[in-house]
Amino acid sequence: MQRIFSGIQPSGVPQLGNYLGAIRNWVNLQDDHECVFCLVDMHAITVWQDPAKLREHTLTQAAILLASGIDAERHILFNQSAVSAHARLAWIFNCVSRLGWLNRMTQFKDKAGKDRENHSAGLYVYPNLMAADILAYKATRVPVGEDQKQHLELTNDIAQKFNHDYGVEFFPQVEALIPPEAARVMSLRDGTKKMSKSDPSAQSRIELTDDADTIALKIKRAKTDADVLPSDPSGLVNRPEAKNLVSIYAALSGMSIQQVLNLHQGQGFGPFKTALTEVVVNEIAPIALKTSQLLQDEAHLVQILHNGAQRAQAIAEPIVMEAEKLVGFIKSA
Ligand code: AQP
Repeated sequence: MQRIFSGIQPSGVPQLGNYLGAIRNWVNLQDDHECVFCLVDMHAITVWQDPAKLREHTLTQAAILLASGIDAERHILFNQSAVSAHARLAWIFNCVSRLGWLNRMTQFKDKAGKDRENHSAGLYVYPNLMAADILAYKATRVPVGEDQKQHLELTNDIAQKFNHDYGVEFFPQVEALIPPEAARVMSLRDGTKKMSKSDPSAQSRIELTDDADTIALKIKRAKTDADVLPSDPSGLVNRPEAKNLVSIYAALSGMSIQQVLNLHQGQGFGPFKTALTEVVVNEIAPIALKTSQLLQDEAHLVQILHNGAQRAQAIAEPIVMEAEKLVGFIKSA
């Protein structure tokens, strides 16, 4: 059975893009993979997080993952900072990875914007930590949204360079598993920007804890154009907002874009948004309800994460210890 590593940052409440690009895929992969699911709190602090909020978001995310169908008994669910192997391997990878590689990372450019000098060094080396997350488990498959594809290519570059530098075939190459529909869900306020849990505007995203009324209002206010829905996908070119809403409908209903258009062609966005709201609410409302129930018992969630961390540690520790020995570090065991 192949091992999967997947991470999500507790930098806010997960949004529909996290769900369609990652979480839903994780749930489906559980049957035929050995899965390690990680709340990457060390990644989250690469941009400022209020400590109380970070704790709250970590627990909310654990609850959301469980509510979405992640099975923490069969698989592993934990928070990254609880397993020190991630930080130790990340340091080695900081020394393997090249500045030229990091300079090409578009996520850093997007997040840092024009104000590069004022961002943390952690944000810059974020992809090295991500490589460590995956390779500390020698995971071979990583389900991600399309936005993370470049980081996985870097992970492979790091693995190859480590193997080459130390003359061993130690780390495997990893494969990105990117879902076909809605691999990239865009902001409801701007169809050219990806939906993000840390976007300052809560109206730009559907959060997985939103109730039916909130979802309806956000979709009603979503930016659109004045045209009707076309009869085939070519009519969505240069219409990013329309394309985004149709893609979300397709991903949630299990239809292709063409099938959605067959059903709704010629419609204005008023009726289409009503139909879309129903599809979103059907999927998200039960998750939101279950999440709020799970959050009633915080101690239980903490215990699940603690158990997960112990199991994660048991896999990662020997692998990272071996990597440290290959580097020449003296290890007592
Ligand atoms: N808009 C999106 N469409 C499809 N997939 C997405 N993912 C994130 N946004 C979208 C996927 O969700 C997984 C977890 O992401 P993350 O939390 O580790 O980091 P992120 O990609 O930076 O997500 P956010 O929501 O944009 O977080 P912030 O605002 O904190 O930066 C990944 O597999 C990602 O591909």
